Amino acid sequence: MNILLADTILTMDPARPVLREGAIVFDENIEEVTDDQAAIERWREKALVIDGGKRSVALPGLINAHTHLEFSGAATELNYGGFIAWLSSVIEKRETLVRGLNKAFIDGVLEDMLRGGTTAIGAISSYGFDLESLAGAKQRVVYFNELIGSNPAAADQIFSAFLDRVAMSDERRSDRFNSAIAIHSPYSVAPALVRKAIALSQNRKTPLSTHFLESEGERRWLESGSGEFKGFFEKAFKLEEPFCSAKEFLSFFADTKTIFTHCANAGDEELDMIGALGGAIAHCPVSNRLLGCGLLSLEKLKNREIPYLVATDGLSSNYSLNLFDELRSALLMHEGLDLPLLARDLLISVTDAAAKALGLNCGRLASGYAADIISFKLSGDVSDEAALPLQVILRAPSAMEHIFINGERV
Ligand code: MCF
Ligand code: FE
Repeated sequence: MNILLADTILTMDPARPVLREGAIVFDENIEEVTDDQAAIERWREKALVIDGGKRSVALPGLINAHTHLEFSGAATELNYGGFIAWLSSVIEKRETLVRGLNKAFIDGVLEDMLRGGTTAIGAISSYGFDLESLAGAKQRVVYFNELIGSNPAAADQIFSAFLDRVAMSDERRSDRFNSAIAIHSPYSVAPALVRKAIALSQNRKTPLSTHFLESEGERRWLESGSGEFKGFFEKAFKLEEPFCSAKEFLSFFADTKTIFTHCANAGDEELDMIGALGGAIAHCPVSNRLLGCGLLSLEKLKNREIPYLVATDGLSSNYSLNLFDELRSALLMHEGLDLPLLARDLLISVTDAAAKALGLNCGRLASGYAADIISFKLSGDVSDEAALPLQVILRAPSAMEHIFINGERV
């Protein structure tokens, strides 16, 4: 048994969010989280003591619910500021983007993420080039095999190649690595394939992930077959009209546990539907800004009780995969919201809420949860409890001092 002592513990447990001069007792799972000094003394005698030290803060390891590790290389070649400009540059530079990739490179990206406090990842995989790295990663991983294909004539071939990738990743399943399914988007996957992938995901009982209503152009294309997607699709794929409307697409997702990524251009009706489906939204504010997609309204999620998960997206639409960087950007971008409350919700979004959406038993420091824990030292005191989440986000260092995954120091 281990006991980690910390001056401040942010538990993400709504029953007791903050403990001072506390301790987390754990092996693979958390046995007890307490600030009872007599109990701490008793545990100190029989457990391995790790002292976080003065001004230490412990919290659950962070969870990045949406990223693309295959899109980590050569991002300097991409165009930013508009979605189609970006997408065209991704397609044009695809060879360069992929060529820079090898296992050592992706392993390095994963190590950086870990140092920054990310202990679990929802990784979208378009090709399977990242499988070796992610199956061997120290982090917990939900590996989302992404289905993409807009040519109905090639549907069977696309689906069988997709199933091959799913099978490859299934072989690597372990207590840390789970394989799951992603559908790229309503504009890039033919509805027959969407339905098949959803049925498969339901059978597997794993979470499903899809990009949805990211850009204004996507919204206009799905709504009326017009806008900047029209010219792009005619030219690139000889596609005259969208496969389905946004609402039709959503209607396919009944009875699935789905993470809808972006939704920056979702309207009230689509949000109502996502709320009714029990969906969660992966929110990538930096990516949305770089690709000219605007900002998701978090207020609109609140009254529909839709959980959101702050995530980084890939390095092709971000400059950092560090979640504290992303949280700081979110704090600055959602300028209308109450700062301390926003900070609290943002931390929940990358811990407890993300764990629930990915089907992981972590994200909370409470008895029975997996012992995924990070800690670091603040440079000064924070006497106001309500200010803690904000100060933690603002001042978290780029490298954590202690990191445990499943109770193991990493
Ligand atoms: O989330 C961002 C922006 N929206 C859509 N796709 C991607 C993002 N980051 C990487 N992608 C990938 C996606 O998985 O880019 C390709 C897909 O493989 C776009 S279609 C050529
Ligand atoms: Fe993405």
